[in-house]
Amino acid sequence: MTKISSIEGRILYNSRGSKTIEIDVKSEGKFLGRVCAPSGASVGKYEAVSFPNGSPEESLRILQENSQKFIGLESSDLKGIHDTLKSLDNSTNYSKIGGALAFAVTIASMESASKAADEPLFKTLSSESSFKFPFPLGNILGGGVHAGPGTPDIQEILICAIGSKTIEDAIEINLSVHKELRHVLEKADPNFTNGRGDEGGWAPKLENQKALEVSVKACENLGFTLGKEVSLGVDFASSTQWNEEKQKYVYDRAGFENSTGEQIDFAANIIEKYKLIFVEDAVHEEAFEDMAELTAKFPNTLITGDDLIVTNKEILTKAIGSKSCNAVILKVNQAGSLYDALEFANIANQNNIKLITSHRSGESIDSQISHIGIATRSKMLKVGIVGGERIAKLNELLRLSEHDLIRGMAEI
Ligand code: 2PG
Ligand code: MG
Repeated sequence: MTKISSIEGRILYNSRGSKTIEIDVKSEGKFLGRVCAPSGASVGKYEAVSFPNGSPEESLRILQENSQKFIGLESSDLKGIHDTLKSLDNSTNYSKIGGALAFAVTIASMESASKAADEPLFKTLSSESSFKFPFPLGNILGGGVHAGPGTPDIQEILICAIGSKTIEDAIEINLSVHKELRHVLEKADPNFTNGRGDEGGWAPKLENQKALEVSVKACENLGFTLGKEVSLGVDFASSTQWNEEKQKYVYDRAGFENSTGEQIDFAANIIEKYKLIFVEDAVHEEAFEDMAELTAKFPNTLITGDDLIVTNKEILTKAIGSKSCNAVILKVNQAGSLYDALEFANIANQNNIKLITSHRSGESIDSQISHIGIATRSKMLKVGIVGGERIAKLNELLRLSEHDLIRGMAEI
C-alpha cells in the first residue's frame, strides 16, 4: 500500500500543437505516474468537456488549490481518487474542473501504483490472470476534420491485420499497407505531396469511393485478400456531415446530400463492397434507430458507436436496449476519469458489446492506453500507424509482448 505524496501539473502541447495539461502523481516520494491529456477534433456533443471555459490553466489552478485533498490517498484507490475529483465537480461532463484533469489524475495515480507494486499498468487495472492483445486498428487514409480541403468527407479509412497470430505480425502488416498506399497514391497522382492528416493517415485529394479503392489496391498489391489477412474499416464520423436544419448528411467535398434513409444505404453499400470489419459512426450521434438497422443487417461487422456513445455508461445502456451497436469506442477522456471508463468497459463486456480502445486525434507520446486496451479486454486498439505519438502506443505493445501474462490475439 502506497500513499500519494505529491500531485503537480504543468502546461504542455499535444500532437496538434494545442495546449494541454500533464499531471505528475508521486507515491511515497518516488513512484512517479505521469500523464499528458489528449484531445479530439471530432468531438461528441455529450462527451466530457476537456477544460473549464477551454482553459487548461484553469484546470491546473483548480488542482493546485485542491492538491491537499489527494495527498495521503492510496495511489491504487481509483474509486477514492475519482470520488475526490467528483467532490470538486458534480457536473455530468466535468465542466467545472475539465475532463482532461480527471483523465490525467486518475491514470497517473494508477501508473504510480503500478510502479510501486513493480507490475505493468495493465495488471494493476485488472484482476484477471491472463490477457490477450487487441488487434491494432490503424488509420491509413484521412479526411473530414482531420485533413484539409479536397480530401474525402469520411474521416478515416483503417486497416486491421485480422489474420495475424502475433502482435508483431499485426503491427508489421499495418505498417506495410500504410507504406504501400503511399506508392499507390504517388502512381495515381504524380503531384501527391505525401501530406498526412492529424493521425498520420495519408491525406490525398480524392473523393470517398476513390479513397476506398486505392486502399483496397494497396492491400492487393501486397498479396492480401480482404477478409483473410487484412480487413478495412471506416470511421464515417457522420456527425460532422449531419446538418440539423436540413435534416440531411451534407457531403460538401464530394458534392451530394443524403437523407437519413440514403445514408443508411450509402454506409451499407460501402460495408458490403469493401467487406468492412469495422464501421464507426455511420450515422449521426443521435440516430440510435438508424444504427440499429445497420447492426441488424451486419452481424459480422463491428458496428461501432463513438460520438453516438461517448464512453458514457447511461448512453451505452440506452444503446444496448435499442440494439444500436455491437461494438463501442472507449476513449477515457470522453468519459473523464479512468474510473468512469472502466465502469463503462464492464457494462460493455457484460453485454457482449465489443470494445475498441482508442486514441484521440490530438495525442501525447504517452502509451498508457495500450495497457488500458489490454486490461479492458478490448478487441481492437485504435491508435494510428505512424507519427511519434501513434508509434509510441504500438511500441509499448511490442515491449509488452515480452510479458508472459499476455498470450495471443483477441478473438474479434
Ligand atoms: C475519432 C477520433 C480518433 P477525434 O473520431 O474516432 O480517431 O478522432 O479524436 O478527433 O475525435
Ligand atoms: Mg470516431
